[in-house]
Amino acid sequence: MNIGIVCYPTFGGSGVLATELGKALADEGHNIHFITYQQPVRLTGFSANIFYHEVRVPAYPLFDFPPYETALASTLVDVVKNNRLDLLHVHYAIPHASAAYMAKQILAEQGLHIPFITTLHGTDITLVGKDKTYAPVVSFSINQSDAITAVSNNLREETYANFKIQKEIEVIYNFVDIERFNKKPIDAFKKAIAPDGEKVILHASNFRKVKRIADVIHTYNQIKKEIPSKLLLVGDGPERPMAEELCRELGIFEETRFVGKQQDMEEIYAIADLFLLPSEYESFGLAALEAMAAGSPVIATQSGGLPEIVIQGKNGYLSPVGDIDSMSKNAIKILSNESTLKAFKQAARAQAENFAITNIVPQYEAIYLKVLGQ
Ligand code: GMT
Repeated sequence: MNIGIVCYPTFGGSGVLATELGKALADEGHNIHFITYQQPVRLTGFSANIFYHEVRVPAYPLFDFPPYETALASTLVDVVKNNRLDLLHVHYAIPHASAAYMAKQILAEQGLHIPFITTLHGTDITLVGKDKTYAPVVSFSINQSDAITAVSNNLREETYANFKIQKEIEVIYNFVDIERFNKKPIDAFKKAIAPDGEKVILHASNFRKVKRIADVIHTYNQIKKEIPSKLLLVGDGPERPMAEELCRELGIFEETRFVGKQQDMEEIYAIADLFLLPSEYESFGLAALEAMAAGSPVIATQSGGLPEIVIQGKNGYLSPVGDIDSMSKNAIKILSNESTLKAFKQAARAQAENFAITNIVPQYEAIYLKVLGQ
């Protein structure tokens, strides 16, 4: 199939998932056309059947806000026509679903039928999408999609609860390349972070409010009183200055390492003993799944889709949002006994295997065939 993928090209989970999906589909022999405003961060290396089309948004003095959605819809029309695409798969509803709808209508006038599939990822529904500034367009364009998928049962329910959706939303979970994340730790890297064999506690995110970075730091502050450990923070975003300041205030800046955005996440996950994800909401928690694939138990919140991957007392623990005491007690419970830690690590890895790329990608291919009437 000739497939167009629209996504955010940045470090966010939806862009990562869309890029990994495109790469996996290309490995299956499909031609994949990424259409976005920048080369997706996980799209590295050359592949004969992967193409990248940049959406250009010309500047004009009249525009305080350059019309990206219009530029995207026009680029979609061009790419679909010139590359004979069979379908479009858009990730994150805003503004990708409405741009795809617009492109579909323009192409219909020219006698071309292009179905589009919308994958809902999380904040496009729970945070941004339901804001009334966007809601009517989000609701309309989801309903106009030829197929709709959500990354967890929780997100599917949230979508039905917040919008009048007349169509079936299919759940297709996030996935992980379990081979890629099954790396041996690099000794020199582990030593650089934890020179005296301390445990490594990891958090990776886009440092937005929804991630509750202050809870990561307070939880670690309690863990370190019982367990010799270091905190490794990966990613960047609006909450980072606050997080650094909080570490200084608590006197733990020396024990924490902020390493910013990173490409080779598998090397980082490999040195971690525990992953912290105390989010306010997480539709799925792709970072937690990647950490599990590398054998890290997860301490997270009972929010969104996290209970669909973290099994209480087996591969991690779930606590109420903001309950730092509970999260730190659970972390200490896992880390203070080597055989407990080993059992949690094995269970984490086993759970990740249920979400292996090879199990999930065929579910998307089945949807593509369905919208194409095959
Ligand atoms: O985590 C973010 O805020 C980024 C966001 C995105 O859309 O890029 O991630 C969402 O999509 C991921 C991939 O499906 C999910 O694993 C994340 O849980 C979800 N984030 C939230 O729901 C907050």
